[in-house]
Amino acid sequence: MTDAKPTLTTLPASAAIEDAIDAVEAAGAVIIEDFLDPGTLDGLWEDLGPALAAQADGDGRLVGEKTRILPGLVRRSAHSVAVMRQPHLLGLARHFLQRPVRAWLGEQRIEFVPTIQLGISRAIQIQPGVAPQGLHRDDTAHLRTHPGPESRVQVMVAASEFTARNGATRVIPGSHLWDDERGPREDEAVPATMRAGSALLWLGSTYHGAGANTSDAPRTGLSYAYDLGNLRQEENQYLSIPLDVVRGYPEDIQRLLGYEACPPMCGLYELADPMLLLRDGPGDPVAAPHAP
Ligand SMILES: O=C(O)CCC(=O)C(=O)O
Ligand SMILES: [Fe+2]
Repeated sequence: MTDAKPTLTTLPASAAIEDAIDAVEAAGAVIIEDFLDPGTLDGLWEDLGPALAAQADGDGRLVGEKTRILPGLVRRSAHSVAVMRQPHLLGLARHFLQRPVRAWLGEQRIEFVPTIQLGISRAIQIQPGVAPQGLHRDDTAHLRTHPGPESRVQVMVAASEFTARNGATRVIPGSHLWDDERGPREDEAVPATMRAGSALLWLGSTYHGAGANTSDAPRTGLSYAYDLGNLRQEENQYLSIPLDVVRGYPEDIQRLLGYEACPPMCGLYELADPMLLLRDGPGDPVAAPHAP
């Protein structure tokens, strides 16, 4: 054992998933270079750029003032599929979240493996002059306590270059191992500097926050998160993405959007797998008359 401080590692896109897992086990985060190919990033900009330009600046509630947030990326861009399927992101999410949970049913010991689901999808654009965001854990959304099982694996794709000057997300390496008594300090955070197309991947328990933008151009990131399937989605995908848009996506994406029950019984539709709704059409129980 050494006392060496964990550091934020940068891996090439060709890196094995296991190497990304090792880096995240140690530091709570990892940077993957060239996470998206240039064509996909161009496509995302094409689909999201105009809406982002038209979006009002934030009011400081979610992130810093003058930080522009555009939610609903899966509705707005089918290129979200490439992000959602990116092997390091999915591999990390499955590794950290899909841990078997054991329960008793009478004398039987049963094991359940939770599903994962998309919890947020948003573009975050930090305008010049924005102050640093307070360091925080994103699993606070689910009021998680620490130590405890991980509930979120998140990605921030650099849609523009991320530098220490323009507000690159800052991370405290190793902070995923802290309990809830230890607070984050600014001097412990390191910026996730990366070129456009690369991405920061981190756990819901890792302290992080947007940096200050002291440059003269906006910094734009695209953030998607996978959460445990038994938790409520921070961004309600069922309302955010109309059913006909969901139906246009492949089945693996539909499941990752939450149209899959989490064992043993969260998210049922008519007491069955919600995929039935997508496959067999509405059969809308809400419209069914069961009230006098
Ligand atoms: O924009 C960033 O760099 C980080 C934003 C963030 O952490 C958040 O919105 O929770
Ligand atoms: Fe955050």
